[in-house]
Amino acid sequence: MTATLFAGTPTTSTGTPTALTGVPTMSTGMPTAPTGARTALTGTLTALIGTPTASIGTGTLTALTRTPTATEQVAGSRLARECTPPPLPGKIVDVNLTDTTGAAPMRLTVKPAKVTPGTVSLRASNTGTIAHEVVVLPLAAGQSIGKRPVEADNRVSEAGSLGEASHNCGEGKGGGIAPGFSSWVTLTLKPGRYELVCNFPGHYAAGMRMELDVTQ
Ligand SMILES: [Cu+2]
Repeated sequence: MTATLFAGTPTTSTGTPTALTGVPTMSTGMPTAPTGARTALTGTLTALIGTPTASIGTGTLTALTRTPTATEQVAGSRLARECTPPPLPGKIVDVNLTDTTGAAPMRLTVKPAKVTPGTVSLRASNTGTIAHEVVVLPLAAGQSIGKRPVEADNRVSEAGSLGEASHNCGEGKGGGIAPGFSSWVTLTLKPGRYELVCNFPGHYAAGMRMELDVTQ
């Protein structure tokens, strides 16, 4: 038996297909996803805050137990607060050492400029941009500050020195006070006039000298 073929031309669909009616509804699941994302970000921020705090603490401890590197010395003003002189005996004289660009003029200031004889502690702080120091030299009667002959090495003679504060972040003699740091020294001074100088090459001539009078 032969299958009967579909007879006739197939008719096309008649009429305009009806459009879908109604606005498709939004997925009600969408708001749930952003809520979840915000929760995750909060967690990340908390983790970031915690990590740097631990790093800062470690760095501070390291800086206190060794000589600062040159890079740290340039940014020494923050560390200077961690280099405060201990309580010192006798009369306290604060010596400030400073410059602006490492060139003249440079300044050395003494406060107070007059103390009574006996135990005197100098607290020298370097607020300049390069290393400095303070050396205590006697002044002869009638001798003015700033008149010492500068020698071939651009320094003045330290003959008769009563002591110095040039130990970075420490007491007494050393290699110089780095910018932002301090040094200190305790001396016994008799009545007289003294010239406090920075004797790094060229610094005396550049202005780093000041008088300290010891008198009753
Ligand atoms: Cu100096």
